[in-house]
Amino acid sequence: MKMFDLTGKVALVTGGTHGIGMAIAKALAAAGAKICVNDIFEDRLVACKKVYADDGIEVFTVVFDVTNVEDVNKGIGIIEAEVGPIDILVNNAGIIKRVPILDMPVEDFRQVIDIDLVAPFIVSKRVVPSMISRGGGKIINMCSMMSIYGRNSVSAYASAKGGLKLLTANMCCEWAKHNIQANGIGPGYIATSQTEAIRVNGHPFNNLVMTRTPAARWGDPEDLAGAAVFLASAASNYVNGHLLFVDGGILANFGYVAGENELIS
Ligand code: NAP
Ligand code: GCO
Repeated sequence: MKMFDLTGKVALVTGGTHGIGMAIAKALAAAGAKICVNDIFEDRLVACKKVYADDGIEVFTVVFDVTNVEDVNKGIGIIEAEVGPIDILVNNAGIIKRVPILDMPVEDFRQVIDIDLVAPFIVSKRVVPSMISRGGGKIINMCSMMSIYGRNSVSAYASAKGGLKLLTANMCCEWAKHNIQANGIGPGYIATSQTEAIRVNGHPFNNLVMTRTPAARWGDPEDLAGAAVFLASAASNYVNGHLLFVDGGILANFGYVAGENELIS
């Protein structure tokens, strides 16, 4: 199992103060990596240190806005100086705005694109030269089912995540020769603050997820841990430009999941 060992590696998880980012960071730490997390708010970083420490994980935190080039350059510089060059980059930070196109102000559309698509470009562009000089690295872009599907009210998010799927493919094409593997993870519906609004019992969306997902449950952030360790480790050295869905089977299911005892003949 040495191929999954991340001992001696430095990982940066953007937006790793809670949710999916934190679960992935904890998994990478359990595999031996030294963890750096960023957030846009200092207080979130202070608070998350304690949560990680409760699991025996000492994280290095750095505050920067992933959409701001100067901020990113400074933040990555601090990590490189204080911890070391980054071997594993998880572009996890992201937001969603659920607003129909005709009602969505262009500034809101731009903000989602900036954080969910432009930021992975900015952060990767800053981190990759060091990976190249050191003979390789791993990039994991947090994509989505909305990288391949639309649905009403998430035009900005789907446009960003669709773009991120193809940005990941282009990273593969440009950087594979440097032994850099860039892949995406496509979570299904995961119980985090991003989905809080659509997860309440009785909400039509909650019913949809529960009936459409063969696993018949929302995913937990920890469900993504194995995929993250795989894509961060030598186990995936010949996997590149790939989008790995971790979705409880929902994408394999065209429609309704019949109950065990339903007449389905
Ligand atoms: P979350 O709980 O809202 O976490 C998002 C993280 O990104 C937060 O830590 C947030 O910090 C940070 N962030 C937002 N804007 C930032 C910026 N400009 N600079 C730095 N950090 C920023 O969401 P999540 O559910 O864990 O999602 C994590 C990733 O997975 C996102 O890319 C999301 O699109 C993707 N995803 C989620 C699901 C799902 O069902 N939950 C499914 C597929 C994909 P603050 O909280 O301080 O703003
Ligand atoms: C939504 C959900 C989805 C999930 C995820 C699915 O409003 O449809 O928030 O976007 O978060 O991206 O993969």
